[in-house]
Amino acid sequence: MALLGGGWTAIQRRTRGSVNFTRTWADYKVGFGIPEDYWIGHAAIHQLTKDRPSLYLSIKAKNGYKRYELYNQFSVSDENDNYRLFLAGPVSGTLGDNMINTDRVILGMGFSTLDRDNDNKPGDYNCAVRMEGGWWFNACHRAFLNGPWAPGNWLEPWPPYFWNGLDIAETQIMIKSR
Ligand SMILES: [Ca+2]
Repeated sequence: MALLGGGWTAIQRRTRGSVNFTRTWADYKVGFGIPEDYWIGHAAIHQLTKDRPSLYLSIKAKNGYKRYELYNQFSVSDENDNYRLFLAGPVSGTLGDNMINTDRVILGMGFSTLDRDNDNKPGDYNCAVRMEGGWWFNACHRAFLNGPWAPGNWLEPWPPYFWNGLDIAETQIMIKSR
């Protein structure tokens, strides 16, 4: 990766939309996909983030314009703690901070999947079921990169720039030790 000095590891990548991201806890734990479309898995992410690396998320539109957001520190706790999300600034980028400084903060949230509801929506409402993908949901989100690829109904990947998945060509989530 020639980006920002290189040395980045992609923990999520979507470039073809050929892989289903609407999956179970077990799948998100061990990872799934192909080199063009994958989730590396929380078991790996937990190990890779023990030193709180930097986090880079990007969305490339179909017109070729790529937006990104960069968080200085990122980690994911272990399975017993539901792969809880830790983030810290400084934060910079062109997508906007939709994960910490927002009304649906996902900093500190556990991960939710079709079969695990760790969000802040009460009762039986599982954001992962409603949004059709695993993520650190609050009630529910302002940033969500694991939704169903078009023509699926990917709800609000990253407002105000991406209200649905129709305009998305690629996504990436990468980490690099600080
Ligand atoms: Ca819930």
